[in-house]
Amino acid sequence: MAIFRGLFCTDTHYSGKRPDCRTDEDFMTTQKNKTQEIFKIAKDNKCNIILHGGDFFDSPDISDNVAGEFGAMYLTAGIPVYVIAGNHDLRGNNYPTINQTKLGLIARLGAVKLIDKQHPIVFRMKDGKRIKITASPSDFGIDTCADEFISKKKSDDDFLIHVAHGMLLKKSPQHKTTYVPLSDIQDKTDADITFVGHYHLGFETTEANGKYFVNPGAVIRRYAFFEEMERVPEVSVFSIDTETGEISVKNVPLSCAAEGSEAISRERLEKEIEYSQKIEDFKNSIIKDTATISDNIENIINEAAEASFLEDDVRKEINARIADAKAVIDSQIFMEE
Ligand SMILES: [Mn+2]
Repeated sequence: MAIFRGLFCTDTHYSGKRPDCRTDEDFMTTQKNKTQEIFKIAKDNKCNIILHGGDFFDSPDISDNVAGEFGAMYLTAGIPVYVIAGNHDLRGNNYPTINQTKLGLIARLGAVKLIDKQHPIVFRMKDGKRIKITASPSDFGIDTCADEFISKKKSDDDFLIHVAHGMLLKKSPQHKTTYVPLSDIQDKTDADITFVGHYHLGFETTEANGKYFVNPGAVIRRYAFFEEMERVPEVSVFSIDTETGEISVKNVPLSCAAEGSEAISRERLEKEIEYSQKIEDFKNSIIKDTATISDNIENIINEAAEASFLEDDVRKEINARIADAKAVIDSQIFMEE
């Protein structure tokens, strides 16, 4: 019996700065606890590898402290970790910048291994079967390029896994963003399992003609949307029986993850919504009030008075002064002639 096992997780966005909506007293500890649990799930499930779908760090310039802390954790994970770069890991979402980033740095120091288009990895099982893992890291234009989510088997590839960081989604009118619909690639790819990161909410694992399409969602919730608050962060555990060809994929929730309502506060988001509503109301009030006002100064005064901005005697005084000013202006024009 020869079974290849792995764990897929994505979008950890490791950072020293707690996202505005989160309530953690110590965000570094939250991130470390999640990472330790991921390593434990991988060990408990006898995984041969951990695959990371990108946005490992929140920025290509993440602090040396954060890069050091998580680099050291992954170095001692006890299981080889393969990572593809996400848009947050790169400069300008440009893959050739990888060696100038903190993810590139910790990879060169051996904490993780990078997979990219030029460097797929191949595992040879005891029964002689080959399992290949290909990758499409984030790069400019990936969210509209179906080919980035398609991988083709070569004649000696018995099993193929493809990992990508980009907007692959099930077709839905609710998505207002640019994306590649799953239906555009599912019959074209040869990959037995396609893992994607980038869309933090993830989607339900889909099986089509024996091929699996998987996005368990971001490991760490960073936004105060209701969908994000209601979601339990998950990772995917998968296995390929190279003898029978049987493939299994299941999502495992992280037990250390706090309830959404505990980990995330909507207070700031609600304040922002309230604030932008006030600005909107103010804008509308200007448009509404000015719509009926003419460009004649006396009319503006009279209309403002009617809208009870002005006391009647104030209105009379203003009109009297405008009449005086006009008389002066008129006499000046007359004198110049
Ligand atoms: Mn991300």
